[in-house]
Amino acid sequence: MRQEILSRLVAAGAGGLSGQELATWLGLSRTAVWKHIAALREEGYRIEAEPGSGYRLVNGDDLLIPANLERQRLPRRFGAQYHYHPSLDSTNLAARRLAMANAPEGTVVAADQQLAGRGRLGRHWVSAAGLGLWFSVIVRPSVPPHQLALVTLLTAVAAAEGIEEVAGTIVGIKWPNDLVIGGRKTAGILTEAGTELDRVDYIVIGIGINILHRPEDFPPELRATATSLAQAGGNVPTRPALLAAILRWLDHDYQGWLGGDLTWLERWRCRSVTLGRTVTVKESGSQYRALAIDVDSDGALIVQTGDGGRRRVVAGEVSLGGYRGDSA
Ligand code: BTX
Repeated sequence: MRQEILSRLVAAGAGGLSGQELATWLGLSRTAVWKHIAALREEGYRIEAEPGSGYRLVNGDDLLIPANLERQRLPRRFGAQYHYHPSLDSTNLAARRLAMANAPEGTVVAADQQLAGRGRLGRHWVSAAGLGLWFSVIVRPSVPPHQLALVTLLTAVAAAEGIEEVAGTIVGIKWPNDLVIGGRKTAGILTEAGTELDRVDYIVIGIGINILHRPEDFPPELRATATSLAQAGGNVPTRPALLAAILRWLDHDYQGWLGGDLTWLERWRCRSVTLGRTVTVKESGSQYRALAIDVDSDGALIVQTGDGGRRRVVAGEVSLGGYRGDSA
């Protein structure tokens, strides 16, 4: 019922709706409407009430409710099944639960805020209410597990292109999973897979994008390394418009990849802020400096060490520059 009230308020726009109109449409008493409005405010929605004119939802177009996504241009498969939650532990965890219950490829889970947003290697992803786009997509490619890293790279290209399409901001990619603007992290990608022996059962692709954050909206320890689309100075898109743009690019590149097309990998190379740079690689307890020279067709980073030898980095931590920590 609350989703229905939200949809009606979004459709009404700046004009708003009276309590009586809502009550009649929804077959409720005005007191029941008032209670639902109070509960929605508790959940964080800004609903203004003016005597005589009724209820008006502030920034309604930015809400990730299904009615707003349906108004966007969506690809055929990605987003056809859409689950929205005002608050979740993590959209990746919710999508994994759905994937294990046989949710189809292209299912999307989005949340206004995540209470336990996940990064790689058990790290935390800060996902405050209303400030960013936090969502996950389920895919089920029939590929061997060693190609999983490619999905992260493919997603990074699609997300960068979706952001550029609607925000007009140039986005770089730091291997394997960070999107950066001006050297600062704007978005992160976490791909998690359910595998069986030598085949992939499902992959959950999680994408988190900082959109509206001012510097003070980040915890102090992230202020020097994180940024948002608003801080970067481009257009600030609504979240449904950004989500739809990324789903279109993802669908396009993913279908291409399944058909054997790897041209998107060239677009990854063009956007890379890692290739051609000296990097510090941390893997299996050791740390060394090397020159990042390419990615291979499994998504591994190819680096050249000081003695001229080449190594494939599959799951290591790579930071730009010398031994100054994971700063870029
Ligand atoms: P990562 O391990 O590469 O990055 C995590 C690190 O990034 C943290 O340790 C912290 O230093 C920094 N960080 C945390 N939050 C932010 C932020 N909002 N902006 C910039 N830097 C930050 C990156 O992991 C993968 C993130 C994926 C997030 C999505 S959101 C939807 C989906 N659900 C979920 O739980 N995770 C994914």
